[in-house]
Amino acid sequence: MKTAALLSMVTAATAHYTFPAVTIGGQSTSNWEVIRQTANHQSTGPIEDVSSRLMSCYELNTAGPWSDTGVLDVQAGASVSFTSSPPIFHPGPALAYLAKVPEGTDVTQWDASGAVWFKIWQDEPTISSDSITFPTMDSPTIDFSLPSCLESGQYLLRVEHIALHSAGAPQFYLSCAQINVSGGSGGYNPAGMLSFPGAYSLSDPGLSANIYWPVPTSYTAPGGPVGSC
Ligand SMILES: [Cu+2]
Repeated sequence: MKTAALLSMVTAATAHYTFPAVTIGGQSTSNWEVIRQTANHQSTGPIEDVSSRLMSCYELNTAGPWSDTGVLDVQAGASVSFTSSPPIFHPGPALAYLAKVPEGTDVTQWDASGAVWFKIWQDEPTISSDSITFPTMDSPTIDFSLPSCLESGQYLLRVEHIALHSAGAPQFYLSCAQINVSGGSGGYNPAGMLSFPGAYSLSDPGLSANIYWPVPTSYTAPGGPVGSC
């Protein structure tokens, strides 16, 4: 175990990843077709400053508009699979957030500033007496479903993986898909409305955790709980 941890730290510098493509309800996109191209599309490196403007969608183009990126028509409740390129290399939680585009605005023109984000999904690690294991380790995808009770309309869908291999120095890997949801029953109840940046602090237990030693007995990802239908 200690050997594996050391090895992952030694090779960490070059082993990063992006989320450039997504499959929703069986529709697969090509890279950066409906996902805003990220600033790390070549370097694949992480965001390391939780107060960075990039924490929203990590766009290469921070000013917008994002009209060169398409909008994917999807059904509420559809299964979602983001591609990790290359596969996720670091241990840590995976999370998904939505932000609903205001009436009268188009998603390709919207920067999602302010308290507009809500968490729709996160995974859970497996914890034993001598290790904590996150389900997306070495995974080529991040998989979850859209809530079935979303209101119809355009959203930004933000997928995130937080790498915790370097204690006290979390790394953020993320991207945002532009989607247009229909077929939902409505009535989704967010657990809280969040801003990116702003939702996370380095002192959050889920970000300051040392996952190697002593092995945590519990783990709570940052950003609060997931909402519900
Ligand atoms: Cu890395």
